[in-house]
This record gives sequence, structure tokens and C-alpha cells, in this order.
Amino acid sequence: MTYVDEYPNAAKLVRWHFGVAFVALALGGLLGLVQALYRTDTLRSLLPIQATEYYTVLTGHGVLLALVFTTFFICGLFLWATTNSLERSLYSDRLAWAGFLSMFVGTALATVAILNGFAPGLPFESADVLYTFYAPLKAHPAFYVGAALLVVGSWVVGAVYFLTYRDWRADNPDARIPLQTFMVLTTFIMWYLSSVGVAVEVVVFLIPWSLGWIGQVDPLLTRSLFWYFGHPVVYFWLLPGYLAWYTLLPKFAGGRLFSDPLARVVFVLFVLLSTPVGFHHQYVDPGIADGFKFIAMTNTMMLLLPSLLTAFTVVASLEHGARQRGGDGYLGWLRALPWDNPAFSGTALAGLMFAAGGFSGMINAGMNINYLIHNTIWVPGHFHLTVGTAFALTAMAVSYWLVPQLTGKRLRHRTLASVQPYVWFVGMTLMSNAMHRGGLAGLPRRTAEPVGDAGAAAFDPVFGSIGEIRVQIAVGATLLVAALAMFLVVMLGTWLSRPGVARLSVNGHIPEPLSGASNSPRVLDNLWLWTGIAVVLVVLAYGLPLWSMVADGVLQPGTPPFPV
Ligand code: HEM
Ligand SMILES: [Cu+2]
Repeated sequence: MTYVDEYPNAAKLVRWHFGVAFVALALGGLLGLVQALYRTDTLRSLLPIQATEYYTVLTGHGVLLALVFTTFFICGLFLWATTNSLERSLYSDRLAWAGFLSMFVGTALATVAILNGFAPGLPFESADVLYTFYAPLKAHPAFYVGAALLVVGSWVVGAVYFLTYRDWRADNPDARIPLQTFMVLTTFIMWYLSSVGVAVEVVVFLIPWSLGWIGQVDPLLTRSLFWYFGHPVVYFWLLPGYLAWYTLLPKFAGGRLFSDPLARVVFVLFVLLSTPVGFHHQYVDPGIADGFKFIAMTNTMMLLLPSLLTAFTVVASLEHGARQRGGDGYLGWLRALPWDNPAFSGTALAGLMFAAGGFSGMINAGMNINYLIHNTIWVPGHFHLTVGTAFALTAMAVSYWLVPQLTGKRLRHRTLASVQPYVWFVGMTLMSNAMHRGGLAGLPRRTAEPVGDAGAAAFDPVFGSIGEIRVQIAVGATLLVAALAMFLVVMLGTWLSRPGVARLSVNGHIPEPLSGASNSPRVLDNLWLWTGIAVVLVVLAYGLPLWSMVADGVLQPGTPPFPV
């Protein structure tokens, strides 16, 4: 039986989540192309925007892709993973719909506020505050209310996972938590813990401020609250990718996951270490003692551990799969993998790009070397490898496998689908590599005019030229948007095709890991314990610095220096 036949209500919910995610992807991707062409001065006179609208485009791109597309896709994917791995229906479809609606209304409000930036004078004015929305940039209240509704909606959908799990636990008192559910719950524990920061920022400070109820806010405090959430949010994007790499990729490769216990350890490490790191985005901010920045750096470097464990486990599973398919030799087995299956190739290429993103991430995290690349275009170069590919390409690849099961329709335009991940990969290699190099030469991020006629000479890449870097960004961006269009054609074609035309060719069964849950220590399933330790770590990393920011009055901008 296909998923949609077994859980028709849940399948409908997941389809709606994915539908909104894909619309956001389409719109956000288009804005991405506009800004890439604009800032590289490619065909600029043909583009429909003015320099003053660059921030509107950039905000739309960042919010629609990094916040809307991700959150909707993740909430939907996790609804599938929970029902599928617990083998039971959701605790309450109503509650899940309520969460979805809150997210949907929030997204609509925020999107309209952003798009108002193109048409001054409309009721929502504008919201050119970028996806890192902290003071002193100020948006129309509709934007902040929208952001709050999006987060609260995700909390409600999250409650459905936990309540469904609670019911399952009552029926299975001694069983181990199924791996996918374990991943969903740990990811959401981290999400609850960290999104409190942005909720406080928005509800307590930014909404009253944008409504004019309070005259000023403390920019350092709102920045710190934002980044308290802003780093863990990247793991909120990444861990669903990990769920796919651990539980689906080995299957796509024709094999089985190497180790379930190792996967559990990795997710627990993320619960513990994701949150007490946010100050690594504030190395250059005054008003935070160096010692706490140093603690954040150390914690960040520790996060390498779960990622390296993942690289090991996933590659080992792939090799196992390839050898099952007859591959042999030291590296010859790589040829035996199903590179023409888009679900496999997309997920695998996304993982490969994540490895590159991990290396540039280590450079971002280093407290001194960060100064070299801070606020240059290196940073978007980094996160287009991570969220922009590790997450986004994995999401697209998984959709090739999952959407047929959610709709009961066979995947259409298969040839288009099988080239799509490669086009994305080549486009991203060009764009991201050029962004990294441009950043090393000092090209700033978030500006429409990085290289005026006179300015180009100010930037001096180690090799090549700024002109060539700009061409690579423009060509890469064009390929990316072409890949995006291909994905959308496949999805629309599949979704709108008549059901029952061809027998569904997907096999939804997920094989048992080589080393199963029973080999892992029971304490790993003790979610209360890990939550407790995570809270203690947050208090240690954030307690004193936050206290020193609020001690002079919560709305007072100045902060006395804190002894190191
Ligand atoms: C579809 C192809 C894409 C293109 C052509 C593209 C292009 C760009 C460019 C050129 C910038 C830098 C602008 C600047 O700093 O001046 C940028 C920023 C950004 N991109 Fe993309 N991108 C794409 C896909 C994605 C995806 C899939 C995501 C996330 C899921 C993403 C997330 C972001 C974010 C968060 C920013 C930063 C916005 C800010 O600084 O506030 N992009 N993109
Ligand atoms: Cu970070």
C-alpha cells in the first residue's frame, strides 16, 4: 500500500505543506536570479528593479527561501516521517491544520509586507529588513506579526509529533523510539529551545517598537536574541537533510544504514551543542565579553564531531549499498551507485556539497580568521552550499521519491528529473566558488553596487579577476534557476497528472539498519535528560552576557563592558 492510501489525511497535510514550500521556492529563486544579475551588472538595464529596491529583492529571497521554504518543507516532511515510522495516524489532524494555517497566514502577511517595498504607499509600507531581522532596521508590524505566526504555527505542528509519539509510547512501553521519529523529536526539542529567542525578540521588542508603543530598543540585545536562534536554525534546516541521508539515501543506494546507534548519538549531540554557539555571529559586536565569544567558538568547533560521524556513517552505508549492487575495488564501487536516479543523485550531490560547506564553515567559526571574511560575499558562498544545497537539493531529491507516494501518481518527466541535480550542482559550483573567492578579495555582501567603474581596482583576487568572478556568479545563478524550473516542471507535471495512468513504481519500504536500535544504549532515548543538559549549557553560555545587556535597562542601548 502506498502512503496516501494508508494515511490519506496526513498525506493531504504533507501535500499542502510541500505546495506552499514549492511556491516559495519558485518566487524566492526568481528573486535570487534578479539580484545575482543586478549585482554582477549583467543585463542590468533589462532588469525590472532600481538600486533602491535591491534590499526588497534580497529580503524576499532570504525570507522566502531560508525561512518559508525550509519551515514548510520540514514540517511536512516530519509529518510524513512520524506517521511512517510510528506506523500510526496523527494524534490530531485538526491541530496539525491549525498549525499549518497559522504558518500560512503568517507567511502571507510577511510576504505582502516585503513585496510592498516595490510599491510604496500601500498599507504595509515595506519590510526591507533582510531575513536577519534585528534592530536598528525596522519593518512594518505586519512583517513581525507574520514571522511570529510562522514560528508559532511550527510549534503547533511540532506538538502534533510529540502527542502522536506519546500515544505510541502508551501502546509500546518498552520499544525503542523508531529512528525517524527519534530524529523528528530531537530536532524539534532543539527548535523549541532556540526559537524562544526569536519569539522574545519579535513579540517583546520589535512588534511594540514598530507599532510605536516604545520609542527605542537595545540593538545589541535584539541582535543577541536573534543569533541565539539564528545559529540553531541552521541545524533546524540541516537535520531534516540528515534524516534523509541516514534513513533514505542508503536505501536509494540499494543498501542499508550502517549504524542506527551512531545516528542517535549524532542527533543527541546536535540537541546539546546547537544552541550555545550564537555569539559566533557576533565576533565583531562590541558589548559582549571576549571570553563568551571564545566559549561560543569552542562549542562551534565541537559541532564538527557529529558532522564527521555523519560523513563516516553515510559513506559507509553507500559503500555497502554499492557492493550489494555488485560494485568492487577501492573506489570502483562508486560507479555501481544509481547515478541516474534523481532521488539518489540529488541527495548524494547535496551531501558532497555539504562537505565543502563544512570547510568554509570552519573558517567562519574561527574567532580571528572570521575577521577576514566577515560581511563579505564569502558568507553567502558558504550558506548556498549548506542551506542552499545540502538542504534545498536534498529536499528536491526526496520529493522525487516522496511526492508520488503522497499523490498516488507516477513521477513524470523522468529524464528532466534525472539531469536536474547535475545542473544544480554545476550552477552551484560556479556561483558558490566565485562567491568564496570574491569574499577573499574583499567583495562585500548585501549590496547592489559592489564594483562601480572606479571601484573594481580596489579589489584584487589572488588569481583571476573580479570581472571573471562576476561572470561566474551570473552564469551559476542562471543554471541554478534553470534547475529550479526543471524541478518545478517535474513536480507540477506529476501533481497535475491524472491518477492511475501508470502503476506507481516507488517502493516506500525502508530497510532495517545493519546495526539496529537494540545495539544502542537505552539512555539515548531519554529525551528529558538531553533537554535538561541542553538547557544547562544554554544558561552557562548565555546567562551572564544577556544579564549584562539587560542590567542597564532592557531598552537601553548602551552596555557597560564586562570584565573578560
Ligand atoms: C535558486 C538559485 C539561487 C540564486 C541565483 C541565489 C542567489 C543569491 C545571491 C546572488 C545572493 C547574495 C546577494 C548579496 O549579498 O548581495 C543570495 C543571498 C542569499 N541566498 Fe540565495 N540564491 C539561490 C538559492 C538560494 C537557496 C535555495 C537558499 C536557501 C534555501 C538561499 C538563501 C539565501 C540567503 C539566506 C541569502 C542572504 C540574504 C541576506 O543577506 O539577507 N538562496 N542568493
Ligand atoms: Cu552560526
